[in-house]
Amino acid sequence: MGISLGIMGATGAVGEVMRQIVDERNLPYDTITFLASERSAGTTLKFRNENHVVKAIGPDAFKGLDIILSSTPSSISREFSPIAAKAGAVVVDNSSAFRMDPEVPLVVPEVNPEAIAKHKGIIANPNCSTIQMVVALKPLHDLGGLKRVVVSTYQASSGKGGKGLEDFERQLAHACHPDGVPEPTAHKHQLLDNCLPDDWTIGDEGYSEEEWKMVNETRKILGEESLGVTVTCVRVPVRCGHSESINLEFERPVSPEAAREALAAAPGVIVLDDPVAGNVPLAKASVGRDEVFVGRIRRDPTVPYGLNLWVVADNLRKGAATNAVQIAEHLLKLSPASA
Ligand code: 2RA
Repeated sequence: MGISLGIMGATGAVGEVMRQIVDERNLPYDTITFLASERSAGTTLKFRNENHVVKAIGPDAFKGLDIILSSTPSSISREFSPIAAKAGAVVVDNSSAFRMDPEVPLVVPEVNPEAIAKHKGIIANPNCSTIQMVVALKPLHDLGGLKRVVVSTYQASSGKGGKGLEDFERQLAHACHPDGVPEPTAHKHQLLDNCLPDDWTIGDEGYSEEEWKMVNETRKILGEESLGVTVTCVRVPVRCGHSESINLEFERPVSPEAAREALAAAPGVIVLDDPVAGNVPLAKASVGRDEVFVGRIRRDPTVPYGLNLWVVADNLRKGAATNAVQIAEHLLKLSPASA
């Protein structure tokens, strides 16, 4: 007997990629249900050559569902994920609603798969910029014991969902055809020709919500509550693919050669590290891929044991949808009672 699978937020940017990944990876299910807001409910979605009518998210929408892949605003998840869990489903939640809840595992399967079995009905999918970073950090942490992480991100417009990408493409269109395309109004700054260090709500101590997510989520996933993590998140004029410049300080020596070897052997990582030949991780080349690409690996001579890295991944796939589907795959490997 296969599972009854649900995709909540099925018509959003990440929901659409979740559908694509479920199909590509052939996640086994008996029935599939697409759930979305009232606004999208009643529309028809074509999936595997069949038409499916989208159901409205609501208290009675989860009956009989075993696993729900969810990508909704945090407020929707906060209201409905506990109801879905109570109805017997395991919710893999891509929103930030429950990521820091001590009762909810926050999981990147290549890093802390053991956390999945501890779920109590909800498993949190980390923030896209966190996922790609911890996939690269895990083998290096095992090798040299991480002491400090300093990261600057270069995040694509699609990280803001369909609207973020749409706004950027409209700016591009206006720049190419100023007479043909009206100038779009940017809510704060225009992304085109800019790098935006303030594209998220600024919170405590002048750090953005996105930066605090990376600090707190990294510590929880690695199980290192005292790990030094400091972050600067920047939105860049890229459609898809987040890039990150990461500086690491270790407790023990880690040479670039040893780092390359550990990364090359790590699950979900591809090392591209020949900058002279132009063989480096690039956002455009990461689009459509599920791996995390690592390059520019070099010693940081300013500290006893330091490294610099450049880490790139598709923020909609490994940064969201693929990570969620991988968690579902692990759930299915666990005894049925845990799924
Ligand atoms: C962003 N990581 O890129 C956040 C949310 N997806 O805006």
